[in-house]
Amino acid sequence: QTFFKPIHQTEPPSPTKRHIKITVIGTGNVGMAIAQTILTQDLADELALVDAKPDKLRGEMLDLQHAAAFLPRTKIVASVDYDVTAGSDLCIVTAGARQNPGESRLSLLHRNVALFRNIIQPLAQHSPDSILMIVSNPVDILTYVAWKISGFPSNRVIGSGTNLDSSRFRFLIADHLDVNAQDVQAYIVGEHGDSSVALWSSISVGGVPVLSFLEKQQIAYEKETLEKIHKTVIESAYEVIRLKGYTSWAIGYSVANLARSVLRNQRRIHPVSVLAKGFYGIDGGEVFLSLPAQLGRGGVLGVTNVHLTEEEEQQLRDSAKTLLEVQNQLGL
Ligand code: 6V0
Repeated sequence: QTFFKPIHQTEPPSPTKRHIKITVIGTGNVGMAIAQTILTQDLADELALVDAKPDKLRGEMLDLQHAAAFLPRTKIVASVDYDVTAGSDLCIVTAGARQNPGESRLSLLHRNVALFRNIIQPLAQHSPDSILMIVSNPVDILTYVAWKISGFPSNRVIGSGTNLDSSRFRFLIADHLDVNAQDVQAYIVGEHGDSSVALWSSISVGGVPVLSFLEKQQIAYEKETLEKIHKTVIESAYEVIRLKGYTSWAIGYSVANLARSVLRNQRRIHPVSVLAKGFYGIDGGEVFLSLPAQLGRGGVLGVTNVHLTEEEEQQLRDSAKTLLEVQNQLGL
């Protein structure tokens, strides 16, 4: 006895119909912003949530389920047990320990590495063919840690990296020029955060290269404005955290955008954290940092060969060196 009386014998679902499953680990501010953007954008048939706090987790699951009448249909499941993540296509990790007062960044990192052992191993076991997307900070080093622990090929381990920094950059340039941010092509690459590298030479608006346009018009002072914009990008996260305590909406959209490129095989180019060895003269060791990478169903499909100035390449190599020094202290 079924609820609906069928009007004719329906065909069973075709075996080629793909059921898309996304897992989000960590249902804090960032994990939930990602989860809700994924739901509103209809990116998954099933969404699995995992957190260490069972009450918070169940509360968040129920709250999302109660919106079912207004959303595309997505099955939402949640558990502290990783069984619930089995068969995921994409696993997004936002869980992280917070810095204790007076604690060094390195000590925080050691705690996060321990935490990642408990997260990445069961995730990889339950979804051996999935793509891992790391959001927890310090994102570049934790993406390397996830790659090492999972044993996945490097094309299936991606850090959200400077995708968010780049969208802040595009917003500020668009705001300054009074154009639509979607028409602004501008990349920030390198380490997510303080030492990120703005690629000035490749900025264009509606196909017009901005720097050479300004030079032709001899608007030299604009370069200072652009430098100021990059500084504002770097300070953005600190400012939002100072004002509201955490960042959530922009990182939610940023990660959902990456999820779409991967799961819908969009082959779009995003600045994300990838294994950078061998690119742009980075050859000191295995290090993850953000480069303009093409994303599709197989994960990272390739790295774009954009023109970098000597100074930009040097900045990238310096970031790589700093990251490697920290990685070497982790004993992985
Ligand atoms: P939060 O609100 O403290 O959420 C973290 C969640 O992780 C909490 O719900 C915890 O219960 C949970 N958690 C802790 N340990 C475990 C575990 N072992 N297993 C499962 N869940 C666990 O932090 P918030 O959501 O604000 O930030 C999460 C992470 O994202 C932090 O590391 C941020 O620094 C990082 N961000 C990264 C950004 C990027 O661009 N890469 C941007 C914003 C934040």
